[in-house]
Amino acid sequence: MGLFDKFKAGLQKTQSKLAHEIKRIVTRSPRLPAEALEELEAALISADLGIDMTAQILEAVRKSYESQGTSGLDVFAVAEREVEASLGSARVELLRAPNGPTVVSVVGVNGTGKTTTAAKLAHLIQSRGQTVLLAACDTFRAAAIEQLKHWGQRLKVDVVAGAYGADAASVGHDAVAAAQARKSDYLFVDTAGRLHTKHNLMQELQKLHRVMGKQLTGAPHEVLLVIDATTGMNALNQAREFNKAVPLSGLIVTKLDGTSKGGMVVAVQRELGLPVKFIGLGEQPDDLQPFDPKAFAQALFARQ
Ligand SMILES: Nc1nc2c(ncn2[C@@H]2O[C@H](COP(=O)(O)OP(=O)(O)O)[C@@H](O)[C@H]2O)c(=O)[nH]1
Ligand SMILES: [Mg+2]
Repeated sequence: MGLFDKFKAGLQKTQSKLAHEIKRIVTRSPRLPAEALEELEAALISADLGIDMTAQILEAVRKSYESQGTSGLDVFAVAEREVEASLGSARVELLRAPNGPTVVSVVGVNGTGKTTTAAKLAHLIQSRGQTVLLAACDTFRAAAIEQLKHWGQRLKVDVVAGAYGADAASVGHDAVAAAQARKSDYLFVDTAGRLHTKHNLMQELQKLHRVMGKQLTGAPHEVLLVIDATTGMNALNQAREFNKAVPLSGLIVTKLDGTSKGGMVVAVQRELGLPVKFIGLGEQPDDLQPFDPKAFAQALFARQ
């Protein structure tokens, strides 16, 4: 399956709803009177594209109608072009440390998909022919350690874990040391879910990062916040608060397959000025995809 088809399949709920609405509005009112534009606005907002992006698309549609009339107006093409321009066309790749292992910390609130995403990232790196290690730094829940070990067995990736209740920072330290000793290309660190409002848990995350940085200068090289697309704009607050405590290098938006509000990817990237590096389009290892702005915009506004 090509990239566009993968994105389109994963975004199916958002795409089919948008396509249905846009076709209905344009077919009924091809001259796009004010009421039709309001309906278009409502459709874009309900896909969680955000107020600014929606306003920008409407303005471009209006201009296009003024210059070309109904015959030349293609709402799908205009919307796709505006979204792509907003996202910026360049892919933002996972960093690679100049030497030694690249350490990537995976953070976020409970249930967003951190553990699954850490495993999927390991799978992606392996499929590129590079070596990888996982660290089970969610020591709060015994089940979390088991879950990551289970993924490790399935993907044949080694997992550095401590005992349930152990200090996450000491597991992190050992995992970085192991990655150095083995000369692994990447280490993905699964962390405990924490509410962005809980100060002490945020301090614990800072400690984990500090300890890893002492073992290996520059670590963690990436801090990726995992946000769940089905929680909509609430993810914006999470991102702002996490970013204050541990500077984030990028976002991963998961569960896009489970929502008709996939436009939130555009809204969060616009509002936060942080790149979306990967998107989760399902539960299988292959369902984590490097974010591609062009393919995303095309898939979001595919006609059918
Ligand atoms: N449909 C779908 N489910 C996902 C995706 N990413 C994660 N999940 C599911 O979300 C649930 C919580 O994931 P988990 O990794 O345990 O979240 P954590 O608490 O943040 O570590 C699991 O059932 C995952 O299979 C995704 O992109 N799509
Ligand atoms: Mg977890």
